[in-house]
Amino acid sequence: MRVFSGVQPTGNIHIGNYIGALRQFVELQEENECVYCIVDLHAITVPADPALLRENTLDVAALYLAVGIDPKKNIIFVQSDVSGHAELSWVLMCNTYTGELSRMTQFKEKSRGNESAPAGLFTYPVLMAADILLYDSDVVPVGSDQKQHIELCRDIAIRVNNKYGDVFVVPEGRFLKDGARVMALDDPLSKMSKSAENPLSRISLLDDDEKIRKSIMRATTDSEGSVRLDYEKKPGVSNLLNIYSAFSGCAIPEIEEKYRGVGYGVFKTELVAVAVDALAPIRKRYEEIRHSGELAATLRDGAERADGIAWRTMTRVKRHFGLGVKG
Ligand code: ATP
Ligand code: LTN
Repeated sequence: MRVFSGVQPTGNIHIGNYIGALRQFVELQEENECVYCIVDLHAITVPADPALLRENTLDVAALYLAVGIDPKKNIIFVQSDVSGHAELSWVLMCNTYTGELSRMTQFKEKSRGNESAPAGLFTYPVLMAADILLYDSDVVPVGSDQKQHIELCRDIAIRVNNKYGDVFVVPEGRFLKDGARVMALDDPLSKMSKSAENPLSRISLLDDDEKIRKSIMRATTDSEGSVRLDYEKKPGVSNLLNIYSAFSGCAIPEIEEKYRGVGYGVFKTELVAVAVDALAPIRKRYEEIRHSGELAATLRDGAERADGIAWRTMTRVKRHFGLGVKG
């Protein structure tokens, strides 16, 4: 199976990205051929400082390696280093309805009806579909917030196949269920986000131990005082339970049992230890790789291998669509 996924280089990669996406990337590499991309073209759908964008791109690449993705077994590369993404995106845009794009909740949230929202924010899901279809991907591991985009990608692929013959592999999303959606620590009703103003709302993968401690100890809970899962009535505690479970590997009922009758203080303090233990090795490996020649060489090699696959797909697409005469 070919697996494809991407993360935007918008800074502050947090434990939601890790639990919802990166951790699946690592698991999937055991039995599949994986292509993991840093989607910098997606990052310019909102204003981005050029120097910072490049730094963030290298940060995400280093984090891919630091969480355990093996660049020899997989392809790791930067989206804009392979021109096929933008090229295929145009072809797909001509096979996507404006009505479909208007229904995308992410666009509605990010544009909030603003007339001067960039057109790229509107067509963002089409670029995402191009990323996936360019590599004949079978499986796309993502957080559950991306369901609607994956559905659109499948609809476009099926539509093109019906019209032009067998052009694309129709991909499947792979969504993590329990705890796939990590919520903000200060507001458990919204998802943990890179862009939220309050840094204590998230734990970034590169946060030091003190910041991790502060974010968890100040996390919103409730006044009941019992550690148990109840998304409706106890969204804050449920979110912390999910984080605890993801980092420790313990099942939720086991954790509930362990903290029966003790207050949130003890539970939170031990969650800090669990999170620090899980994140410290990632941070250490990141520091070793981030400014190394190994990182630059990995991305160069990844782009070359990705471009080889992309070129073959674009040749097939052009043949089916009657585009180009050069051959
Ligand atoms: P944000 O809204 O935080 O700025 P994003 O959704 O734009 O983030 P990406 O970098 O594109 O972030 O996301 C990378 C991956 O992480 C995606 O698969 C996405 O579904 C997943 N993800 C993002 N936030 C969360 C979260 N809070 N919980 C679980 N998964 C998440
Ligand atoms: N839109 C995704 C990031 C993304 C992606 C992709 C994920 C861009 N292209 C292709 C999977 C496959 C997000 O998480 N916000």
